[in-house]
Amino acid sequence: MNEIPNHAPNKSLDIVWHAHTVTREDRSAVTRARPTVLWLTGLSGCGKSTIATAIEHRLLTTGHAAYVLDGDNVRHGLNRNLTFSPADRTENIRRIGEVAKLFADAGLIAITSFISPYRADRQLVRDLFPAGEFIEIFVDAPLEVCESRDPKGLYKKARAAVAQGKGMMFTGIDAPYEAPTSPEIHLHSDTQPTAACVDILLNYLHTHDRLLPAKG
Ligand code: ADX
Repeated sequence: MNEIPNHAPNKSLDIVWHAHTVTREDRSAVTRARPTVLWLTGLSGCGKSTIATAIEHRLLTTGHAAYVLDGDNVRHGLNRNLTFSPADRTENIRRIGEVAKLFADAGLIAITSFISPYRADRQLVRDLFPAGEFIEIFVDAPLEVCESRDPKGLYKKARAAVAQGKGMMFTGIDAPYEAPTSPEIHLHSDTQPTAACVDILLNYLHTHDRLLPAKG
């Protein structure tokens, strides 16, 4: 745990870790949540962002602090210097893993919505967390379904780029997606409505003691 992956060696020398005086328990007493990451992974258009924002809303309205980190949004800011090359996707996920860790440490339910196509990258993030804090959720919808939805017109663009012999490194078309082999939760977002997916996630959080009773 807490090992720095070798693709991101620590270049800062002479740095000393400062312990906080406020404990995780102190923070959880305010946020009514235990440090947790709900890590949603799946193809573009599979419904990750819809489920992420829906569970965030449910948690907040029932008195538990939560925050969504979303691929498209984070790539407008923190990760705006990253492309969709394999190396940049790895760095994208490494950074988000670290950000999610900070959010969880702050006592939030951090909900991440990134394709995160590589198994090894997701494993590196999992290894940042103590057992039970990282919950991998496979938002599973067949490529044909995601492509027929094509909410941003990107599948169409990718198919056209491939037809012209250029390619676009688009996940599912000319870039790989490595499905989780043993996620904590497997959602079938093509057949399960968003509300049902949210109920499954909420039920998991309750049964695994990730939420404190909301203040009355
Ligand atoms: S990841 O692969 O590095 O995890 P991330 O979740 O941040 O991807 O961003 C994915 C979003 O970027 C997609 O939902 C889509 O809207 C957009 N996008 C643009 N180009 C690509 C591409 N080549 N492959 C996948 N998604 C892309």
